[in-house]
Amino acid sequence: MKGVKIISITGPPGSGKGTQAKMISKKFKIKHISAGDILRKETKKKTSVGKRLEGYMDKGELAPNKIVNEIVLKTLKGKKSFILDGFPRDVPQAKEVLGKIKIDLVINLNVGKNVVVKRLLKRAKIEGRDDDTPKVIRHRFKVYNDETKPLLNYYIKMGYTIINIDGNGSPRKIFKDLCKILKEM
Ligand code: B4P
Repeated sequence: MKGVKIISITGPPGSGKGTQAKMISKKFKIKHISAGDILRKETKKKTSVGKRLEGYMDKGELAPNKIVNEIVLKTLKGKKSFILDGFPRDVPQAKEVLGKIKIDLVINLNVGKNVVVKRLLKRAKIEGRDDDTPKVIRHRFKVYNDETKPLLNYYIKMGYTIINIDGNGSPRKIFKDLCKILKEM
């Protein structure tokens, strides 16, 4: 992975972005920057910004770009190599962010709706996240199709390198497939 310093991982909710990003971060010794985790941390602080974010996240909506970009870009200051998990999340967000950071590689996890719903309902029992209810999961999937998926065509149009990975297998199998490609880069 010599020429690759900044990666962005994308895919539907529950596609395993966080799961794979953590494994990549450990193996290739790059920082894991999860937009979702950063935003959830902010909501826990119960600041006015945190309360505003909560209103979007609990409903499965994307949080406003102005707030997300500011918080995430602040976290990136001084860091040289990292994997962005779920960031950028839509085309307007990308248009602003890609002028400020140079993403070398995009990883796209392909997983069907039925699989992600099952995974997220299982996570709901373990973690109890407010956005892992059947109604909100369905909405998050719609938001993904309407707002995040168009990012892929944008990346293609802008000439970015994209790895498309089948995200239906076990985390270990997906990671193995990813590593095979990443090691050659
Ligand atoms: P995220 O935090 O990105 O949540 P996610 O889409 O559910 O996560 P992910 O795909 O990482 O799933 P994971 O690996 O955990 O976003 C949450 C919310 O934050 C959004 O709805 C939005 O409101 C807001 N937000 C985030 N980024 C934003 C941005 N840039 N702009 C605006 N708003 C933003 O996997 C899910 C579950 O499946 C886990 O339990 C895991 O153990 C399991 N799993 C993973 N891979 C598996 C596999 N291969 N097989 C079986 N189970 C698997």
